Amino acid sequence: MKLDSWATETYRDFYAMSFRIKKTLFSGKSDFQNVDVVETEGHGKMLFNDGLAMVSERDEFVYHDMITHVPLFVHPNPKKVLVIGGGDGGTAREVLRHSSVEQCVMVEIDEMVVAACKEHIPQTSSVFSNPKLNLIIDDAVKFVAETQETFDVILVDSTDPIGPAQPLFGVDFYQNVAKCLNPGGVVVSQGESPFFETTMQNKLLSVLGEVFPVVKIYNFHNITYPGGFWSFTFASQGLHPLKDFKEERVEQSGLEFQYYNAETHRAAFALPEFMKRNVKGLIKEG
Ligand code: AG3
Repeated sequence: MKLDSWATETYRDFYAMSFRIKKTLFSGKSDFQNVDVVETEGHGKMLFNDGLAMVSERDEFVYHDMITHVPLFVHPNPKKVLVIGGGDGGTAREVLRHSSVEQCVMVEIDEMVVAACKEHIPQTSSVFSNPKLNLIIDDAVKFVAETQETFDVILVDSTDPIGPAQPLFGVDFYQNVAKCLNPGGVVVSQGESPFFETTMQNKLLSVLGEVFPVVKIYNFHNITYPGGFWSFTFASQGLHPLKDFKEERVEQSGLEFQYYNAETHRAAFALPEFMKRNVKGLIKEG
């Protein structure tokens, strides 16, 4: 990534998104990736991993609302939640707003991401002082293979399937994820762009389909990832994201959101025709 006056994410050599930089706050190279935190003119502070935009203060609420509240309002009583990746803290922050959640375990491979966000992006990282959060710096692939702990909901908040996140898109990983779920568990994963990553999305959906009886995909809009239209996958051992969604629970929770509500929850699962065609045969209604 060029760190002059613009921070530019170049996507597959045919598309680029640029953010005007006010100030570079942190630039480092960890054992896993380049980590940059910049202050931008239009998007607030931003985190880039290997030149890929991960978080902007301006719209992180969209991603973090949708990765978290969709599964946490479908599961009837989520007490223990595992976040894989998510080193900026935004996902764990939203998880711990749910009063049923007693513990959130977060397994992030890259300590540098956590440290850079702790220092520069408190909007997401303030959660690291929450006593209900157990942060483990480790390889999540190894963690899910070895742990005896089980969870009600698992959120895979990963970067793109290149570099350190690559194994997080494979069947071995999801077999272990399933092993770590309590009966009735739900897993939601970062699902990439429906425009640019059709092959990848289909691979992820088919991997999930080998392991889970319910497999769905849902979308959200943002102003930070290439194309602005992005997906999450939803997989479970039985719970259906719409049929088992008791929408009165949203209001009863007393929580306020910036993107999520019962309507955006339902609407997110409405797929445009091109996506319906692409994912044909890979969606499982249970
Ligand atoms: N996770 C990364 C989403 C994918 C972004 N991809 C890209 N810019 N090419 C975001 C982490 C938020 N907690």
